[in-house]
Amino acid sequence: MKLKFTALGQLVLLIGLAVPHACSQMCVPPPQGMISWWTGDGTTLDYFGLNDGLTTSPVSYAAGEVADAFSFNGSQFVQVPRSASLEPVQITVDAWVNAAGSPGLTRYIVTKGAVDELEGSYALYTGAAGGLQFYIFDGTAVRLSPDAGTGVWDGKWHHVAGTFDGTAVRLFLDGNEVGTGTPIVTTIAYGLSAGTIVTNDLFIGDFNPNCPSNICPDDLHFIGEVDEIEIFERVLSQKEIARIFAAGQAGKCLPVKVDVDRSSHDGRDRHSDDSVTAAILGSVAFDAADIVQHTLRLFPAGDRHHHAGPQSCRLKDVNADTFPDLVCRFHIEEQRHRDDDDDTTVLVTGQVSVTGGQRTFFGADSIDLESDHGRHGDH
Ligand SMILES: [Ca+2]
Ligand SMILES: [Ca+2]
Repeated sequence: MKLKFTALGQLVLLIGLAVPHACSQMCVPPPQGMISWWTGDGTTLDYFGLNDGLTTSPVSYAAGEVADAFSFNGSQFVQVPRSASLEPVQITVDAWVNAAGSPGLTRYIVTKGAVDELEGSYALYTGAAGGLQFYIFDGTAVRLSPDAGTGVWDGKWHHVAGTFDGTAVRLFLDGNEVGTGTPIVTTIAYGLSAGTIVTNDLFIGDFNPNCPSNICPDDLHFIGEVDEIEIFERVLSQKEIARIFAAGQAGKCLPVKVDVDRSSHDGRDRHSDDSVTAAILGSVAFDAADIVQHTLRLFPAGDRHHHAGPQSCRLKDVNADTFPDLVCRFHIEEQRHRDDDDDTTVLVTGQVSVTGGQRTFFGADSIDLESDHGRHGDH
């Protein structure tokens, strides 16, 4: 079982309120429209969606831009089974990449599908000159973005994003557009079938790895590191892309699911000693046991001054999905309770240890924080 974040739009809005954009070293909320997010934090799991890489994928990890990254030495790749969710009409593909020297010609960072040695439906690769390009295939021809050039392979991390909106193929490097896009009114061809060795799986770090050398003689492996690969079902704006770049090592905030409940001390002075209990739900991709408890904070949306730390926490599987959840009690001072009857959105944030570092997570839940005065028996 995996968590789905169907209310992400609301969550993003709330995080936007909670996280000042002035500081570039804070995590940024994941942009809306995300389909999949492979963090490379020691796992091939898709943090956001349902497109997990196969556990049999031959892959290594190394220090990345945000915690760990996939590290490809020339024989490794991540394979993600075909899914309709990875076949949007408009698209953004983004990642952090790092290699000391050009990995070679037509080396693939990511490709959706593969026909022999010819083309995928969309791909980020080094292109015919060993630089960095995005393309889409429309069934007739490969439609290439402008080329970022071989200078990008300088042993430092660079952020790349490729987009296609139905009218132009664009490339962004470190938050800025390369050139002005390649105009072409067409549609991406999915369900590739014409060819000898054809796949519609998605690959990170290679192209058509199961194609034998008599049909695919060239080495199309990427050599270097790839981090935080994401697919969106829409075209991100230059501003949104620049925001991901500016966040740098802080990366994007991990969305988590939380369940916040009103509760009070048992029988003790309910009017002045209120508390809430927050369950931060674990999932296959989020281990609640790895939460750094002293970093936890709970606060009503918009209230930047009274972030409560946890009074006590314990691990318990509160929703019986076999994944442990972290259940913590937080005090909420009564004078800050709202006077109206509207539900208040409560944010929970903190750090979680992942392979290669720590990341910030955010979750939100709606709760009635109204004072208990005259409301005995409601709960
Ligand atoms: Ca990472
Ligand atoms: Ca659970």
